[in-house]
Amino acid sequence: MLDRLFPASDDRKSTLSDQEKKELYVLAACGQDSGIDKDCFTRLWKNWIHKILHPVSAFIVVDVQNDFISGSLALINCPAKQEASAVVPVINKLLSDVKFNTVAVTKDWHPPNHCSFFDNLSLRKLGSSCKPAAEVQLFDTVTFDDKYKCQQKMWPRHCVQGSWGAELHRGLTVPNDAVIINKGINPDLDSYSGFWDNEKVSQTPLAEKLQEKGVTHVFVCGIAWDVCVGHTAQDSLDFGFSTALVADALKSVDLDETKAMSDSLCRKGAVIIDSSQVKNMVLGLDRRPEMAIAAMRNMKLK
Ligand code: VGL
Ligand code: ZN
Repeated sequence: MLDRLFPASDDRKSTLSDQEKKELYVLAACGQDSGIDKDCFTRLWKNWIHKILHPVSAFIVVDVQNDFISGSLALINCPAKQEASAVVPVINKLLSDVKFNTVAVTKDWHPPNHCSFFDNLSLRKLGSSCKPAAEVQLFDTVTFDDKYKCQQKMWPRHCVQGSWGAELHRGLTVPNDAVIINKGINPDLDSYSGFWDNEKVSQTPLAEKLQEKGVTHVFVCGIAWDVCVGHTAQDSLDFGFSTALVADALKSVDLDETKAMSDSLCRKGAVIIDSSQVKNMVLGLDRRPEMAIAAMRNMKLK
């Protein structure tokens, strides 16, 4: 049965390994040696097989904003030196070729006094373990002596609410019914993920919107791979969504950080795919064992 659930496709020759099959059988049999009884099968069908055969897909477009493309935090000036505008045609093509159940567009949306801006360093007291303010440089990480006491990377001023830099790239197609998520609005907390701020103090409406629509699969793209996209994918997995990153619609700040982020996400069951593979996955024709194994583990936790 498992070989038929996950047929090999042109892009993906290998199907489940013996080890993966064994794990799935043990999990699916609810720990019983005697096999699957009717209750167990019903549960398995509703919570697992059905989702694999009939995915409900959301597309999350992260922070495709002027400041990250040609403004104050343009990726071309960051260590990986990537041209971030290249994600725009790939995203537009997906939006026109693929019928997603839900499209969400996130925006970094900071107030002028935001704690992530290097030029706001003097507005807050630094933590005692931190070096003196005079020695802190752009892109260093500090801690503030406030109620959150969290680590904060110092970025150039970017995506200030209402500014040109915070606008979405003018070439990006935004569907009329897209869910728009503004994040990073608390002056004292940064928010890399589209779901939560960095300290998980408050949630955006994103998870609730996706749950409302019965979303099972999330496809993530945008800017920056190793920062806001990666954190969004991380939270998507934690909410129990099968999560894919669309590699040719991602651009990075730093390649080492991207590798670390990618490895960590893949260990948790995320898959990294090419935009050409999205359509068949959304149609339920290309089904990924890695995602299904993560979904099975999730189901067992509940
Ligand atoms: C981002 C740095 C600071 C991002 C946001 O969207 O990846 N990066 N704020
Ligand atoms: Zn930001």
